[in-house]
Amino acid sequence: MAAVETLAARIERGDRTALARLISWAENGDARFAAELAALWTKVGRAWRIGVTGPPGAGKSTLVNELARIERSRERTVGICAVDPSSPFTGGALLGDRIRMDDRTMDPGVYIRSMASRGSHGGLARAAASACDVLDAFGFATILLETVGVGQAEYDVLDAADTVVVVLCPGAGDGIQAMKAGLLEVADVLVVNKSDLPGAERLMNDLTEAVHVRFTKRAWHVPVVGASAGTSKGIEDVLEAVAQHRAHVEASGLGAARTKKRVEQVRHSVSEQLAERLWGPEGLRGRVETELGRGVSPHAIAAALLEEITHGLTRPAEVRG
Ligand SMILES: Nc1nc2c(ncn2[C@@H]2O[C@H](COP(=O)(O)OP(=O)(O)O)[C@@H](O)[C@H]2O)c(=O)[nH]1
Ligand SMILES: [Mg+2]
Repeated sequence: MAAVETLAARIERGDRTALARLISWAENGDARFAAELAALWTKVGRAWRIGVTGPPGAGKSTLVNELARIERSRERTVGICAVDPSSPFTGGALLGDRIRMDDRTMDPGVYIRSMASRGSHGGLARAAASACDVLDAFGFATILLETVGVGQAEYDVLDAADTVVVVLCPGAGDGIQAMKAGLLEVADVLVVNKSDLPGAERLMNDLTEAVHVRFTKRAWHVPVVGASAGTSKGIEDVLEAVAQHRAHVEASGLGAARTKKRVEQVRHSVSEQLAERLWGPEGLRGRVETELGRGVSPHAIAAALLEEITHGLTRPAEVRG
């Protein structure tokens, strides 16, 4: 009897059911995920990953749909991962997104996946990064990762992106709010969407000035691009700005840029899983309580625990040295 084909093998053959299943494993924190991704790892790294973030209602989903449409017209395949921090997978808010994205779903060159946030913050970033890795391994040329720019959990998601597009639109205090929320800091490209509405030009000027004042020392000059996703205007300009950012990143060392983000990914993943293991049901709480009961100080207990936990880490260095 032939062995059951692994999801990784099926994904290499272009099996979309396997693709969907493996992303679910990533989303659910299934222990089988790691081995499948490891088997696909040499195929990861060919896609360009565009993170699209911004306040709710700015037009991210509309823009993602438009970006996908243009990429398809250029015969580039597109994988879309939409992260929603609040709605369950089948919830109302996401359903709206899915309906609007529907004209893309009949095209085999496009794959759309919505993900709901589950569990801890780190879990969301890890699942999104994993989903991007799987879409990348599957062979999509462009990956669009939509996430609401509302807090640290969503910003961590952006570690999976090569280029971060921040979408803003005219409206009461939007530019200022974006600055407060730190959205400008995460942007590689700033898009003022809804340029068909009044106030767009003003917002573009404000942002251009803000970028000019804040980021004087940066090697990459963050462009401010006007667009109207709702009326399909300026989308090529957004893609052109992304292409320029890509050229800049590649010229200054793509490998190093991605490694830096991968280190962050490992760091978050280790911290999160370590905390779970140490302080979860099987963890050390009881032992700490016992030692406190014996009159040992918290500092001394912490020092002893750290010593024990990191003991294994120092050994390889000693061997090498
Ligand atoms: N006037 C105008 N409305 C737009 C434009 N782009 C999107 N919208 C509308 O803005 C609303 C929010 O869009 P959506 O893409 O769901 O925003 P998201 O929450 O950032 O994903 C929807 O009603 C869109 O139809 C645009 O360029 N101009
Ligand atoms: Mg959306």
